[in-house]
Amino acid sequence: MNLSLLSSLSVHNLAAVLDGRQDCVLGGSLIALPAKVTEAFAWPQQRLRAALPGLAEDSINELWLADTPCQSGESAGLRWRRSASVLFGVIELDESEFPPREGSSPLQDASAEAYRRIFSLLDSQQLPHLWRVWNYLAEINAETAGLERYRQFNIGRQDSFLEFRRGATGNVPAACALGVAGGPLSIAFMAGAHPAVPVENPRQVSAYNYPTEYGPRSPIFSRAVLVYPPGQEILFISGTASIVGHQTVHPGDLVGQCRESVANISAVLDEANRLACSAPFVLSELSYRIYIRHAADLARVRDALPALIGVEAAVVFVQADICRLDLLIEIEAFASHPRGVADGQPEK
Ligand code: 3EB
Repeated sequence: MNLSLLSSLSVHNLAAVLDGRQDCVLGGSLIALPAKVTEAFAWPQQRLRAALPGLAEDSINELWLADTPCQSGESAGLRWRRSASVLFGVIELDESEFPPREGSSPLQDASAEAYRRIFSLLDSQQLPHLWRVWNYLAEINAETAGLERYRQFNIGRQDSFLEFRRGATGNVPAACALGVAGGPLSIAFMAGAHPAVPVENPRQVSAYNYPTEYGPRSPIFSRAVLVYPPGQEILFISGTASIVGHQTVHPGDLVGQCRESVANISAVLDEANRLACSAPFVLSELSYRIYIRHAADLARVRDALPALIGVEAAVVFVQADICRLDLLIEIEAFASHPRGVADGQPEK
């Protein structure tokens, strides 16, 4: 197996967990409030400035591991590592370095520039296919100069997709976009030699087709992607919320939003399974990251979940702001299946 996720690690015993495999780490994410972030890492590491409600640890680490030693590089705010067929990178840009200008905002410009640098890197590394993007920004729901910051981000993101002739519909990466407790615009991304297979949700309007009531430019992401490192079939499910069609449902109803989000993930799984070539993906095998707007809601989410996704599912809870003010929860997920000649499954 080529690519694996080591989840819910303590930063204090990484060396023991890695057991000499440091060279094979593609990168990772560290979830911790700013004051708790002190470690330096030898790989691109997304620092998610967020609290972990309900955990004894004050920070946790997740690592992406390849099965061969990686090459790395660094340029202008961007760090990356790659194996032969997969690249993981993190770019952090400080909005204050983008002077205000007519017709734009510092966040819009920083977002466009971040994606430009990502696309340039992927082109030069000849791993052009963007699979999965994790977007985090401060004050995501705040309005500046008459436009919500999430909407400013969406303009910059779409501009770069169009500028690099990548298309803003159809074959676009899985993603999430959340508000965190300050810091720079932070974008982590995974890309590969092979194209991702996008998966949409028949219960939802594709995000890239959202009407303009959600902002002047649509968000660019697919509901999920299937990707194919050698010998593997991986499913990345984007941040998924209580949205049916394009509208928020169950406003103010936490458990209702929880159920609807899982119903959406279930519908995405059904779609993915129509396209998948390994065994069917099921809710109980997924690794989840669940973003909760209000940490005080954790207990009720925890109570509702087992009946929805199964008792054995792996879950990390993160306090973060969801990109619509009426959304209380957003859920993303990951799973990996082996795929190979032994299963009678052709390489894609
Ligand atoms: C939604 O379905 C909820 O802007 O990259 C989910 C996943 C959401 C990704 C993004 C936004 C993004 O519209 C929000």
